[in-house]
Formats: sequence, structure tokens, C-alpha cells
Amino acid sequence: MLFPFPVLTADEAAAMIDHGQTVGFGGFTPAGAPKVVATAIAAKAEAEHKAGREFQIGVLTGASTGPSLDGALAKADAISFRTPYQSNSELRKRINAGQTRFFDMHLSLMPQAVRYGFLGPVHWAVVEASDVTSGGGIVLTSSVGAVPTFCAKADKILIELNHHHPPTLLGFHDIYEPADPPHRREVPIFAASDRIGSPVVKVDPNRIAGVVVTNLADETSGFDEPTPETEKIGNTVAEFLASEIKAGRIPKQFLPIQSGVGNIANAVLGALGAHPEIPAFEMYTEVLQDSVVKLLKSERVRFASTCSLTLSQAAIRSIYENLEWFRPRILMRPQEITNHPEVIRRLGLISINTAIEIDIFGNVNSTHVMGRQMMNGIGGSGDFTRNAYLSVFTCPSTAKGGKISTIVPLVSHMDHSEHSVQVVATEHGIADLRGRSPLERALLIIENCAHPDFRDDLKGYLEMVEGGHTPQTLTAAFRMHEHFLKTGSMHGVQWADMATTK
Ligand code: 0RQ
Repeated sequence: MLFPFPVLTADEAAAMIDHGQTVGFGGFTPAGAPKVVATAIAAKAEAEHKAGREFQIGVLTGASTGPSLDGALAKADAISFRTPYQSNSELRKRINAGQTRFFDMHLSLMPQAVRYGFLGPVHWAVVEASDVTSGGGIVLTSSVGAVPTFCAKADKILIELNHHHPPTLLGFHDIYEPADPPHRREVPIFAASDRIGSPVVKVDPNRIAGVVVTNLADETSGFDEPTPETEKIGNTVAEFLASEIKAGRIPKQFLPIQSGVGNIANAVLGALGAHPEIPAFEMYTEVLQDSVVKLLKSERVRFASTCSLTLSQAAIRSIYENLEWFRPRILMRPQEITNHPEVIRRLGLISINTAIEIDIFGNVNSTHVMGRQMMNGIGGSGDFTRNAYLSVFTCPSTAKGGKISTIVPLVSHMDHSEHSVQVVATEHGIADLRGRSPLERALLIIENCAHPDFRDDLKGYLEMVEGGHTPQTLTAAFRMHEHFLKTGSMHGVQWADMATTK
């Protein structure tokens, strides 16, 4: 016998999970997410449904997962409830059709919500490991997510032991869970590279129900090459941050960077790495993308603290082939710590995230298309934006081939308010909103960030209003959205029938 725990097939593991139970899955993005037990649960659900029996589980994760987890379970109609973040098209369809209950929550709050009992009991933790000791020491793989909390709270634990990840990943993780109030103390991280916890998740071995052995790559994909548009946004943000160093508003040695996911984030990081006036810097972030691996190799990034290695196959291979070189340069932490407001505020992070739409006053919508359709979720963007030293939002000035202006009079759903959002950048330029009144912000955002084709429309909106602190007209605030829903384009919106509001 390999371990003192039963070695199971994925089907045998799935057979233990009952209808109505809640499962906390490991992983953060598809990195480090379990890959075979969820697919087997999906097959079990389909068989149960065919036999006329109910079968659905509650699904808790760190963040988004891969097709063999969210995708398979959603297709099998096996999810009764899902939180905190997803990006799977099949699951998104079900959420937006009202078939799957989804609760969108800040990623930093997920583990404590589980510990506080806010999300009900957790029956199972299903986690991926690169190694497990007979005493119950779990060495995780390419992410940490909420695994320490799921393992601590779940009745039973199932481990996917994935030989695709080397057991020598021991030491790349820093596992720490804060005590709950009234016993909570400070999280003692004073620099991005500080280690405060254990390299393994320690569990009572008697709670390990079994181990499923796999050898599978993460279901992560690479990123597109930068486009002229994303490159412009990247260069604009890099230039702005360099000018902030010159102005003495960012220290000469720079501050740690948090960066969201996606192609704009990749381009911004590339531009920061290439800028001659920005010194080598550290990352304190939740997702590490390919661009950071390049910057670590060129020593433009000195250290990266992250929750996951969300990398292309080539990039993760390049780390695994040079583990000893990367060992002092990368640390993976639980999402509760990577996204912890106290640490973000103390380290003075510069946060850079992507918006779906931004209004002329600086409120940001990160989650809902036309106020209604859920895209992915707020993820960590709120944790970082609210607590950063400097919070930046980027997005292209238009969406859907130029038919939608991402700069609007009022966001159709608000995730980040004008009080937290300090800088907005599109391919047309940047608006520094700090210390500006609502009207000043509106004029700056329209002139510097809106697409030239929409600037007159946005100014027309402002011209209807006289007086008031925030020049807003409730009866017309969503007229651009309504026009899109009626005609398929925000172009040609009319304000003429609107009386001037005082
Ligand atoms: O639609 O996929 O049909 O083409 O939204 O937009 O431009 O590809 O941008 O992939 O960077 O995603 C905000 C969703 C941006 C992401 C969001 C449509 C657009 C496209 C995607 P298609 P892009 P990205 C750390 C931080 C919240 C979580 C977060 C996100 C699709 O960044 O989920 O920040 N953020 N986490 O066409 C209609 C608009 C639109 C629009 C874009 N105004 N109206 N459609 N789209 N703007 C990571 C974690 O937390 C794990």
C-alpha cells in the first residue's frame, strides 16, 4: 500500500458524495483545481437524473476552475449553489438563465465566511496535491485558494495526487489561517516575501477518505499577444506610474503590484517591465500570469507572492524545470492572505484591474453586462481596489466592435465606487481622479478616456444638468444602455427630449 489511506478511482470517490452535500474544491483559476473527481461526480449526477433521482451539490471553490470541474458539473446540472467566482461559459449560461444560484463574493472573504458558518456545513474537501505524507501533510500544486479552510472545516477530505506536479514544490506554499474574532491578531506580513506559515496543509489523516492518483496538466490556456490597443493601455499606465515616482507620490524603490487577469493585465505588466524609469519591483497579487514569469527571469520582477500560477503549459514547464532558481522568488499563499485588506493597505499595493464599464464619475462595473448578465464575478478586484495605495482601472474605450461605449453616464451595476477608484485608463489616455469633484472627474474621463465617437454624447448628457453635487439625471442615466438594447448600438442616442434638470 502506497499510503495509509485508501487509493480510489475517481468513480469510487464520487460514489461517496451524496445529493445535497456541499463540496469545497481546491484550486484558484484552473491552476491547481482538482480534475477527475468533479467529472466523476458529474457522471454520477447524470446517471442519477436518468434514474429519476435528484442529484445536486453545493460547489465552493477558491475562484474560477477548469472545464472538468465547473464545466462538467454545470453540463450535468449537478450544481445547486455556487460561490465565489466562475468563468465557465456553460455555468455562466445557467447562472444567467436563473437555473443555478450563484453568490458573487469578495475572494478574501470566502474562507472566513466558511469558518463563520455563513455558507452552511462543508461535507467534503476535494483538493489537488503534489505530495501527501502519512501524517496528513498535504503539499499543494500550482495554487492554494481556500484549501486550508476547506480542509479544516470539511467532514472528509479527498485528495487528487497529481504526479504532473513535482513533489519538490514543497516550500513554494505558505499556509496560514488567521484566528477568528475575538482572537484575531495582525497578519505578520511586512514585505511581499515574508513567510508566516507552514509549507504544507496539515490535516488529521483520519479525515482523509482517499487518494485518487492522476497525472494531468492544469487546464489553463495562454494569453493572446498584445494588440495595439492593449499595448497603448499598458504604456499609458506605465508612463503614469513613472511620472508618479518623479512627482514623489510613489517611493523611488516603487511599490508592490497587484494585477488582474487577462490580456490587458498581461500588456500592462509587460509595459511596466520594459519602462526604463520603473525599477525592478515585487508583485503581491492573486494570479501570476505568463508576463510575470518573463519578468522574473529578466529580474525586472524581484519577487512574486501569489495565490496561483495561472500559466500556459510552456511557462509552468519553464518553472518546474528550474525549480531551485524560482524557489526564492515565488511564494503561493491562501486567497485570504493574498487578498487581505490589512496586508494590502500595509504594503501599499498599486492595484491594476479591468472593468466592464466605468461611469463618468469613476464608479466601476466589473461583473454585469447591461446590469443583468453575470460575466465572472467580482473576484479579488474589490479586495485590492478598496485597500490599495493607488487603484487603477483599465479597459478598452469600446466593446462589441465599437457599438458599446465602456464609458457611460452611470454604471448599470456597481462593484467599485467612486470612493475607491482613483485612476482610469483606456487606449485614449488616463484620468487621475484623485481630489477631483464629480464634475471635474466627468470632464476628465470624457476628454481623456472615452472614445472620440462617444464624447459628444457623454457631454450632451452632462449639459442637461444644472446644479447638484453630482450632475446626474435619473431619468436619462441609462439611456445609452437602453439605446443599445433597442438598436444594437449605443451610437445615436438622443437627449433632445430631456428637459434640463435642476
Ligand atoms: O466578450 O468574450 O463575448 O468577446 O466582456 O472582455 O475585453 O475580453 O476583457 O477578458 O479582460 O475581462 C472585467 C470581465 C474583463 C474581467 C472582465 C465583453 C467583451 C468580452 C470580456 P466576449 P475582454 P477581459 C483578479 C481580478 C472581475 C474580476 C477581477 C473580470 C468580455 O477582468 O472578470 O477583476 N473582472 N479579478 O466584449 C458588454 C461592455 C463590455 C462587454 C466588455 N461594456 N458591455 N460587453 N465586454 N465590456 C482575478 C481574479 O479575481 C481571479
